[in-house]
Order: sequence, then C-alpha cells, then structure tokens
Amino acid sequence: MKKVGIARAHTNIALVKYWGKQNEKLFLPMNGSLSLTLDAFYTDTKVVFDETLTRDSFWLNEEKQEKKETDKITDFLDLFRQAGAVKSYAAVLSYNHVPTAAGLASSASAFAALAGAANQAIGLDLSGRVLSTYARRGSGSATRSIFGGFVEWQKGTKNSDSFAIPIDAGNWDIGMVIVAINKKKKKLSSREGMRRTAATSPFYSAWVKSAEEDLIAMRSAIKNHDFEKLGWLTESNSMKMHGMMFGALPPICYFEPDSIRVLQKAAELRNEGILCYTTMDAGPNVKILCQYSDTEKIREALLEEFDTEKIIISGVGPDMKLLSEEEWQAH
Ligand code: 2P0
Repeated sequence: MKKVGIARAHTNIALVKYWGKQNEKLFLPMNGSLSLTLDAFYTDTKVVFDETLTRDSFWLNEEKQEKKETDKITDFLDLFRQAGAVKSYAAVLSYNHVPTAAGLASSASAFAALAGAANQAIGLDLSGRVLSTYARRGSGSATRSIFGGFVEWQKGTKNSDSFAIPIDAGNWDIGMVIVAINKKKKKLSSREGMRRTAATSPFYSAWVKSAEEDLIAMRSAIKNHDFEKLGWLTESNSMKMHGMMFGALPPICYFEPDSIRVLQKAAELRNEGILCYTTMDAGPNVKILCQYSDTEKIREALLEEFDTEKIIISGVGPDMKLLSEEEWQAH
C-alpha cells in the first residue's frame, strides 16, 4: 500500500539570526531567532511510502540525488517512521522554486516541505508547532519555514520545546529585495561555520546575549508596526553576526566586494529617505528589508549597478500548505 503526502513550504530570511547550537544532535540553538517568510522562493515535495521499495530515493528538480543527500533524507524520514510505526521506504520528489540567479540556500523550505508531506502521508496529524520540531531536525532554519509572515523560533531546552510560533502575518507593507551577488556553492557550510565561530570567536557569548536582546526588541517593533526600528534591529543583528565571524579562527568572511556595494547603496537610499535595511546570511548575497511599496524604487536604484536578473523582489510568504495531486501535476 502507498502512503502519499505533498506539501509546499516557503523559504525564510532570519532578521535575528541563529548561529550556533547548544545541542548538535537535536539542533537546539544557542539563541532564539526571528524571520520573515518570503513568497518568492519555495519548495514543493511529494513523498510516497511504498512497501515494495527496497531503499529511500530522492529526486531534486528531476535529478536523482547521490547517497550523501539521500542519507540525510533517510535520517529525517526515520523520525516520522518511528512516530507512525511505518516500516516502508519512500520515494521523495522535490522541486525548488528559486530563481536560478538567486543562489539562495533552500534547506529551510526543503525540510519544512518534507516534514509537511511526511506528516500527511503517515497521517500523524501533527500541529504546526510540533511539526516545526520535526523540521528542525533536518535543518535549524527549517523550523521557521512551517509558518508564514514573521516567525519566532523559541530556542527551548529540549526537543519538545524548541519550536516556531507565528507572531505576525506581515500584511502591513513589508517586502524584501534580494540582490544575488554570486550563485556559486558556498565555500564554508553554515553548519561548519557556526561550529567554528562558537568554538573560537571571543565575541560568541556577547553575540548570544545581544541576539536575545534583539529578539525582545524586535518582537515589540513588530507588534507596534514600527518599521524603522525593525529595520535597524535587522541590519544591526546581521552585522553583529558577521563581526563575530571575523573574530573566529580561521576568520570567516562571507562578504564579497559586491556585497559591500549593496550595503552602501542601501545607506545612500536611506539618506534619501527610503527606509531600507540590509541583512546577510552564510554567503555574499544581500537581502534588503523594506516596505513593499518601495521595492520598485529600490530595484531601480540597484539597476544602476547590478544586472536585472540579480535583483529579485519578494513579498511575505504564507504557512506551509498541503498540495493536491492536481496542483502537484502543474509542474
Ligand atoms: C538563520 N542561517 O537564522 C541563519 C543565519 C544562516 C545565517 O540558519 O546546521 O542550514 O542545518 O541547522 O539552518 C543557515 O543554517 O544550519 C542558517 P543547520 P542552517 O537563518
């Protein structure tokens, strides 16, 4: 007998970042984080548990994936198999809807979509909150992609209390402009980068403390729809994370010359009165948090220096959702 589930989850960009784990095996983070889910990038995933299969398989954008990638899927699906007392192997089919020039990592949307699909296939009927604890075990940032809008990942102290909660749907003139600097695979994985930073940067404990303070301040800025405060907290938190990485040994620098050009452009735009604030993750791409009504103006300003396909506008994305077979077939 086949058990089938299909789900779509959107990617998210952290405004207060997660960078380091208190527990590697369970993916418990050192500090809470807060993100914005984006509508422009998502992953669709279908999982079919089938008693006739002799191993798990994983196709991404129609390409069969190697053992290393498939093993990660197997470990992840084992969590669901255990919970549902299911023994059969599964075929996992996934499509990443990320513009090719974007070069954005997709583990967040990937594991959130797989969690949603597996939950449906096995009939576990998990709530979004509990499902986020499963998504977390695939990749930390996936915890937050179960929900749309602004989402907080509460760090917790054990498996069951480290989950995401939606804090605001984000329907108040919020947007993001993504500037894709470079789509090459990143030189240093996040997992390794955070390990090294926590182990060697003398600024690490100050970062954790400061991130927790940013989280409290950002919750309140969102509640009050105070965009300027939200923006400054976002840019400052990102800079603090990268500053602490500069202090690691060997030092970690995800910046490229074009990243700095975007940071300067955003500062110029702010001087002209446009509220826009930058954030960067484990790579050179820059995301500009802005008001959606300003996205076109910002895009035009960036076009003076960057090719059009490198600039992507996004609005706020929704919760993870299940797809019908017809919606799936639309690929
Ligand atoms: C974040 N990043 O909060 C931070 C900010 C990148 C910079 O989460 O080891 O793929 O799988 O939990 O989630 C990227 O790291 O790492 C990330 P794992 P993940 O979005």
